[in-house]
Amino acid sequence: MSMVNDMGMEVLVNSDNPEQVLQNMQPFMDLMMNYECALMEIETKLKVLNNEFAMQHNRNPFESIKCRLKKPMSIVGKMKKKGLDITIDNIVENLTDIAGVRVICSFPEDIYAVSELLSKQDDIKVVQVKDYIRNPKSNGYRSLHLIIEVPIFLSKQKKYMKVEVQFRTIAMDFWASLDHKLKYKKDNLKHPEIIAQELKKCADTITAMDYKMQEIRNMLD
Ligand code: 0O2
Repeated sequence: MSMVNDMGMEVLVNSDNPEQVLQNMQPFMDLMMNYECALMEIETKLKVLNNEFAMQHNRNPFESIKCRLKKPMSIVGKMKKKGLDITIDNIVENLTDIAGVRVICSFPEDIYAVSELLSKQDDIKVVQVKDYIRNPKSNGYRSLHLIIEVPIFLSKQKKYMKVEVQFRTIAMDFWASLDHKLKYKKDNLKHPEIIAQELKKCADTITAMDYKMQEIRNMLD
């Protein structure tokens, strides 16, 4: 294993076990700590919006907020898939979902209301928006994905960190968790295409239900 690159940054080259090396590498651990701080910032921002929304509208827009840091094994896997050297710089530049937040909302309209409130905050930079609700994936996947940069304030510096925020309804989340299982079990199934077709039908049913529930909620309001 060699750990020096020409920019003076630590880099992993030709390691037999890059995952283990990454875990023990101080700069990598610092980086993960920074992403963890970014997650805390976003979680707090979302909780503040949730509380304010609850005061104004007498209900919570979120069902739950889940935060996760990508595991070293998944980081290595994704970097390899992209054909990139596993360096700190490459990781920061090319992976946008090391810090991930999943916001589960009751209704589709809440997704757009809350994501807009978050995006408009003046310390947030929106890097990318993927709207898989208005433009669902062909398998039926629906979610609103934002890649945002949020500042974290360390003792000696302020750093902007990328966080992927996925907004979806309870129904979309239920669907995605089953679809996720299909992704990993596909190779061991006799007829994965039939399951995929059935899942697609469920996605359409769920969407119709989400918007019907939204309509009823609006009538109640
Ligand atoms: P995991 O295990 O959930 O973390 P990129 O991340 O930009 O390199 P991509 O595919 O262009 O790759 O990004 P995209 O479309 O924004 O998807 C990122 C994440 O959204 C995925 O992360 C999933 O969490 C979720 N996602 C996207 N498409 C689907 C889908 O069809 N079904 C399900 N269940 N989830 C989906 P990972 O890293 O792929 O997986």
